Amino acid sequence: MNEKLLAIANQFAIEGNIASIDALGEGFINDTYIVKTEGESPNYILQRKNHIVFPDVPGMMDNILAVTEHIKAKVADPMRETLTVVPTLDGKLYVESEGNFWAVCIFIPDTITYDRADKPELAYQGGVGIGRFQALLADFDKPLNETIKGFHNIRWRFEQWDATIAADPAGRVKELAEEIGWVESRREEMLGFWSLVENGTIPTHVTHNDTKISNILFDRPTGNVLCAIDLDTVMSSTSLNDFGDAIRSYTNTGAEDDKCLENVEMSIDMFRAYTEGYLSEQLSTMSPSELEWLAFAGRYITFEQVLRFLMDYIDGDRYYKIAYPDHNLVRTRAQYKLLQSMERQYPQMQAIVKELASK
Ligand code: GN1
Ligand code: MG
Repeated sequence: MNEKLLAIANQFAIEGNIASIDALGEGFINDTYIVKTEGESPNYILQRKNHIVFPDVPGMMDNILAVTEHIKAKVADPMRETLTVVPTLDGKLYVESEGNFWAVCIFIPDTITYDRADKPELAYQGGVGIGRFQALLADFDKPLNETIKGFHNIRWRFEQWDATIAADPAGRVKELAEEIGWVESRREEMLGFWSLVENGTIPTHVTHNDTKISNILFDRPTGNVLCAIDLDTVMSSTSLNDFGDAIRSYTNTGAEDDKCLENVEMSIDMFRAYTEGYLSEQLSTMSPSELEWLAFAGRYITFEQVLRFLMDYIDGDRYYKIAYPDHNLVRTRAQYKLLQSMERQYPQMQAIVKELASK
């Protein structure tokens, strides 16, 4: 066993003796490990939180604790229907070691996650998951820390974008005229949408902010949705972003980084299924402006992802983990193909929202 990891894990209030610590999954941002214990004690998830992406890990952990405690007070099975944060032996929510921040939560057994939705029932369940998450938190009224500045704020993203293009640190701008044009041609439209959030036409709530399918836990015995995990980006924003990010993920017929663009389209069946699940939990708490812009949110977040992947490529690949040199460019192109597919099918998306909302 890795002695350094063991020393870190042992600083948390873990039950039982640690039997093994192994790497788990492949997040783009954090490093995740599963900590198995001997006998009947629970197992745990240990994460090294990416301190460059999350400059305020203590603030992030305070957010996660507040939100999970709020949910626990309301659900039938508080140990399975949300994450359980494990403090350190001296009562902190994280360990700081050699400039890195570590946190632990309880591993929820008999669960399953998916990388993509291969059938509408799964998209429906995913929609129920995020709809329920937001409905449970609709009356949450404590302020949350803004742990990543302007995370889904396209005005701020464009500020970063302009600065990155001006600096051109990797000398890549000259090869990217076409791709940069994809972003620029949509600047006004995207800023126009965001100004509705800024002027309060679209309200803000507690949001998850990273609602792709792999961040939903399903109950293995029943197949039902259990809870939203990866709460690192829980902050206050518009709930439309959570809907939009999920649509970006669930409706894609290809992979997020598909090299074969023919694979990538938005499946309107998946859109319908996700939207139906989401509205079954959320409709009663939504404002007319949120309903009006719901379908557009898919385009907004997919656009943002095009911008962020391309910006990271221009920046010399410093934010997202990459598996090969032009990975961020491949991601950009695949997400752009998805965006175009959404733009083409936008009238149908709007009609579906209207139909389901009037049921
Ligand atoms: C990152 O690390 P992960 O997989 O949870 C990113 C999301 C992106 C996503 C793209 C904090 O999420 O915003 O949508 O990659 N998270 C952060 O797959 O930037
Ligand atoms: Mg995440």
